[in-house]
Amino acid sequence: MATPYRFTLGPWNIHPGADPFGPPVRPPVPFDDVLAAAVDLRFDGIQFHDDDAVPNLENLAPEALVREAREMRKRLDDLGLVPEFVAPRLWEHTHGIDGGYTSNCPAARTWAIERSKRAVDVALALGCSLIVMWPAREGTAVRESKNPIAASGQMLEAIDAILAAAPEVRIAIEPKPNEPVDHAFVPTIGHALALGARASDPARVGVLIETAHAILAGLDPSDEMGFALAAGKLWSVHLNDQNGLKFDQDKVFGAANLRGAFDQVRVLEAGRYADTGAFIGFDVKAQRTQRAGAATAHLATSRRIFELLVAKVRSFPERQAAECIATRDYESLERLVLEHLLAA
Ligand code: GLO
Ligand code: MG
Repeated sequence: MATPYRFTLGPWNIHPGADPFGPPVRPPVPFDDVLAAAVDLRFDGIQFHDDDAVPNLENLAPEALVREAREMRKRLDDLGLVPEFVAPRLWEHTHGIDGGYTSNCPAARTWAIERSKRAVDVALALGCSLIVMWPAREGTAVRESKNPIAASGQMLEAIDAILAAAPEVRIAIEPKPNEPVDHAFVPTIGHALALGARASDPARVGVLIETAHAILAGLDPSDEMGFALAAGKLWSVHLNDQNGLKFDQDKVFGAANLRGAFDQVRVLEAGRYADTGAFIGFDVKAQRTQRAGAATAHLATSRRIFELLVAKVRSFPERQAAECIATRDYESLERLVLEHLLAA
């Protein structure tokens, strides 16, 4: 019996539709409604930014922070949901304007590490030990504005500080090559794993792979996943899709490249991802045109496509594929894949 997949969503996936060119078009969604949507959609858990779980966390005394996180944990428990991870949201704060860990301002760097330690406190009180590090503004718009050698050291310092905050903490780095910065310091899984290998406790540093981020780096998401799985480092995924090199689109999983989505599911199956206990997270954005009340359809569709693709992977004619490979008949393999994807 295959281990069932478990699914999570982020509250930011259920949003009122603002984009860089226009204001919200749907009413704000209260957090209780996000949780209710997760239950309705039969998801297993929630991905948190630190301030999703504990708003105003920077102005709370440590006991109050823990109390609020425990209250959130109780809300999750009551609904049968689990927390997957907590991510320090450094990129929205004014102190993080030039990046957090790699800011040119020493006070901002200190703030970023302190805020990340608070995120650890939130995570532990919430009942999870995974911290996701999306280094959003850790990079440059003007290449000469920062020293990349120093930046690597600063990233490492931040990773080590988070690891030192509690022995059970693990970090999943979520690389992205650009947006909001022009050039990010940790653009790919290779960079993330290399950085993790230099940490004080490399066993506690892994990665989260987002489909769109790999595509934006010009890479194949399934190969990125395979590379991390081979190292035992794929600790979460953000499945979505991306139509070429544009702004980060966060489209429904499979919406731009169904074959690419099939390949991602195939590598997750081959690497027995579900057995590791890690979650299938989606990082998908509702279209701005969507009416309020139907703005969770993108999550339902992403999950449905994932499940249909699991069935496609499991029914793939592996023996025939092996014959094609043995005879180096890759044209026939190509056809086998395409016909299988099109078959009812
Ligand atoms: C943006 C990222 C973002 C992160 C999330 C968790 O491009 O994908 O959505 O995944 O903030 O840290
Ligand atoms: Mg993401």
